[in-house]
Amino acid sequence: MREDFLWGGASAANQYEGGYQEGGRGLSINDVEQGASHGQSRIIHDCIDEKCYYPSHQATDFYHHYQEDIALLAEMGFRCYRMSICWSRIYPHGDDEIPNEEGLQFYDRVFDELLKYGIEPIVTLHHFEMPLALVKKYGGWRNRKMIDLSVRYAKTVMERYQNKVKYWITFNEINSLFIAEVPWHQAGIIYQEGENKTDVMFQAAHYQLVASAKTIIEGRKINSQFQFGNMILYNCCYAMTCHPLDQMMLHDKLLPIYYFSDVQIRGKYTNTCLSYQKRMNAHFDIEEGDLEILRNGVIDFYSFSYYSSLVEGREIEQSADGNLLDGGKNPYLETTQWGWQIDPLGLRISLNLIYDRYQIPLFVSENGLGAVDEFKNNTVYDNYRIDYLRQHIQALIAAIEEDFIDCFGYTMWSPIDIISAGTGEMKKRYGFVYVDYDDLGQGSGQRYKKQSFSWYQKVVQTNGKEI
Ligand code: BGP
Repeated sequence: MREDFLWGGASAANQYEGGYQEGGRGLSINDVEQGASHGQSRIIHDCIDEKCYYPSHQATDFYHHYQEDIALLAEMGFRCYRMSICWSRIYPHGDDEIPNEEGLQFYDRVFDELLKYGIEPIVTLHHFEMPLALVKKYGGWRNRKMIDLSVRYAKTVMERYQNKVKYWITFNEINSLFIAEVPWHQAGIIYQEGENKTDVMFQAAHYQLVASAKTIIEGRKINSQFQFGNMILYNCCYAMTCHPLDQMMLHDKLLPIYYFSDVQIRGKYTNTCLSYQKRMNAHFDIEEGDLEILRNGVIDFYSFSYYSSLVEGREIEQSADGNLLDGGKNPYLETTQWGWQIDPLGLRISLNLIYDRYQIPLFVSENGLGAVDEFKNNTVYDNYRIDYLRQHIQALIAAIEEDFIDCFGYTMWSPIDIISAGTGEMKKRYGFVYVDYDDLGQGSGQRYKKQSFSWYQKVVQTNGKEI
């Protein structure tokens, strides 16, 4: 393993930060979304109903605990930390004349705290979040206006933090726009009755791709040392059988995954993209100048989330859950308590497939186990989490050392417990650190190290040798 390998963890503001009314922050789309249980969908409200509980309001209160939490990351030896900026902390309504200084100062303090310990911040500009006002006023990413507004926000933070942040990720899991039944997190969109969902989806995807490229073009003018990455939800996929039709279905399943990264790396809608547009019978507008922006705003590294794998084929008997995507059940794999299939080798396979296709540096920006933890003796005996992460990290190391994949970092999801994106639950925990809150936000908010804390500390200290 390279000595400068970036070991760390990842989180997102809307699931972690809380402090939803503090420091001049505006409402974000997550603030009107209720939690749900496994198998149910989260309910999105039009505005805040005082009688309801909204997980993002408090989340796990990074806003007030950032110093303590970052000290814990430093104790584990983190070399990097992936986090997101909440857009409505910077521009409370998205289209305000001037940015909110208090919001900017908050992230100044966070970055300073990270840098104090030598932890490299990796910043996601859009992680399932946007000002709610932009949905009300413009209809979210249905509207072309979002390109300029989002680039303005990106420029503001890139200028402000140009000496503190080098790595930027434009959109989290950008391809999940094609997967989510309701792309609320991804684009602030709820499909209307009778509208052509496919066209809306492809149009929003085009706007986000242009916004991503434009952000990169502007960012490079601010600091030529910036490194830009995309972020793809990657579910490794297997064909059910060697029947050519199953193989073709597998090929088709991968089209929407490659759709975004092809544009972000090749700088154009490739044959893969055109083929997917055709299969979906998609129509959307491309304005003059858009293609040139796409050509000039390509990324430096490919980042992706990896949690599970799926099976595709004509006769899938049982379906399995996954990170947004569902597919067939794989009889050879165990599942998590939330039904996500556990497949460490799939990570090695994915790293190979992605690297073979693109040949640019890779970064594993999310990987982890969501589980119900039993809090006992002020800790959690989470051997299951250690097992999951150990096997995945071993697969990653094998890909780097034996398959010669150029991967420069790994950020597990998510070092301190946070609320789940899918359900808003607290009990689906991923962390090395237990946070004393329940599904309704009750509890002291106190932090406790789980057994996995010292395990990961050793992994980082020994650069993956002791695992
Ligand atoms: C990814 C998201 C994260 C995260 C993770 C786990 O899709 O980028 O925000 O939450 O999945 O999903 P969940 O929280 O639903 O368990």
